[in-house]
Amino acid sequence: MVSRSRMRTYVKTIRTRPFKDQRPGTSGLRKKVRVFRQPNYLENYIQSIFDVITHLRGGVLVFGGDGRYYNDTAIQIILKMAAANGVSRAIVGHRGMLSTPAASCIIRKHMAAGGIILSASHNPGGPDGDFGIKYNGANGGPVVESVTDAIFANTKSIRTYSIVDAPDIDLSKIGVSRISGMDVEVINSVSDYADLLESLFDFEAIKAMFTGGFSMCFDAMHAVTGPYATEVFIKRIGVDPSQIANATPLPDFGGGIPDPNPTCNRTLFKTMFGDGAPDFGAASDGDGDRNIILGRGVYVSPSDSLAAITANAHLAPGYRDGPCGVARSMATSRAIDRVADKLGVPCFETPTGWKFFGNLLDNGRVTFCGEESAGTGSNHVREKDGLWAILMWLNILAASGKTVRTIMDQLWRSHGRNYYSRHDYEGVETDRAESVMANLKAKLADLPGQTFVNETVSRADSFTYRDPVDGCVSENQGVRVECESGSRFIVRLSGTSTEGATLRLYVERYEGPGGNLNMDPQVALTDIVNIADRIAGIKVTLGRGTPAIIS
Ligand code: VG1
Ligand code: CO
Repeated sequence: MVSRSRMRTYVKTIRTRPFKDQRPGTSGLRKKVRVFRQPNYLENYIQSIFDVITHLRGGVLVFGGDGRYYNDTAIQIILKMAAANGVSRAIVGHRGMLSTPAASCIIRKHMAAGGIILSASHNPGGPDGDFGIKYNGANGGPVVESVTDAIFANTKSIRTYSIVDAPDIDLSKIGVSRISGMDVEVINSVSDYADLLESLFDFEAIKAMFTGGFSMCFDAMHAVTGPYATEVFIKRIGVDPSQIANATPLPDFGGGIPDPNPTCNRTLFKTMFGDGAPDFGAASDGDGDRNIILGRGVYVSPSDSLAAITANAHLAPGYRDGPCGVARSMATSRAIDRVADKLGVPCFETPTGWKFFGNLLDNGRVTFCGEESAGTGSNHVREKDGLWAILMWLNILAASGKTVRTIMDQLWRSHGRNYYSRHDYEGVETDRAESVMANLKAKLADLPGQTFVNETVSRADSFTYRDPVDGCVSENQGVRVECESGSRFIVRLSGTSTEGATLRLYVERYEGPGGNLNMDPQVALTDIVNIADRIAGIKVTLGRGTPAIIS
């Protein structure tokens, strides 16, 4: 044991001045690397976490990141600050890396007080790219808004931070060492998490499917999922390594943007829509919590994937009884609502961001949750989980013997199809983006009853969420305009962008089981896209003719 007095000799108290821009967004604090590299910027934010969450003193904390540029420098600083702030034991992913769902799994398994995840998720990496810090609590999930608000308040008045004066820890060696009075345990980043996944899915059935000639293309996008995919797919299921692309994590993600969508995953889409396409395609994002799913010649929209998983999950051993309830973010399509309705289970509607699912999961109200942005997950952890969703799909395909296309056709034929798309206007001037929102809000009261083209508005509001468990209210979570036909659009500003603003337009149109279920979504949605633009004046106000990304 290092005595307290001896510990104190290592601790330095450094004077600092507050930064004004440390408000966490949808998923932690996300800024340009050059912003994080300003003297004391990272330290102020980390100290604010320790100042607010006082029970971390004496507790166990999990640390790891998505391996992006600055991960290795930042984690050493954070560990020294954790030691100075009295954390008793740090559990750190090998080489400082943990996927976000693996971090959630490890927090829960080791009953840690929380975890610090170094990730800017789907944002670009490298010296000119982005960096981020997420803080998760003892349930393994992102902390609720009241906590992130308190952390932000602390950053505005911080005067000092504490750090120990100690050499860097060698994170390339598995094992236990010590910084000042804190044990540092470097663990295998994948095994606990891979064990958890293996307990939920029928790996033998999936293995037999691959042995029978089933083929897959999984793109790890040079992000954190590579080592996890190698362990799960290659080592445990026996998938041929040629079916896993870009499995080596790189600090700049090989120059790509690790955001699983048709624009950032062109190669995968080309493969899946080309001659000789494999049976199944998938990709995950920078920190491994998101996924996209494709079949031969078919892209499954994330909202549809959530609905298909809910409808078929009983085929996986961990979910034999089906869900007790489900939840989706407000902007996610209502395909899952129809499935939940048929199953006779409740469907909750939350704001964007996984932190809003935590209470529902902790209280046993829901089994599955999802977001239109390619995040899908269950009560096995408290984060969205890319590999979990991919394995769920593989398990469904193996157990049913059906193709991805058949699963989708059957879903639409029994529930109808919610055509859905998201249009992103990225890097726009913040003032212009805010004026789109303000103008739209000013019109809301007059919209109901008005007809545009062939649609009559039935409801228009700014979404306010009241958490059914703790009663907390979150206002201004996006503007939604619904039509009598069931079509709707939503407009909100992104909370993860680091340059100007990103405005997201979400559009949805329902086609019943007897209708045309095989349209190109962009064609099916033309009218509602035009109506949204007419009402919200997006293109004119932003000065942009087209969105940067359509997914
Ligand atoms: C985006 C997505 C949201 C997701 C968030 C964090 O937020 O739309 O659904 O929860 O990213 O994801 P926004 O505010 O930019 O729309 V991340 O993968 O930290 O994996
Ligand atoms: Co992510």
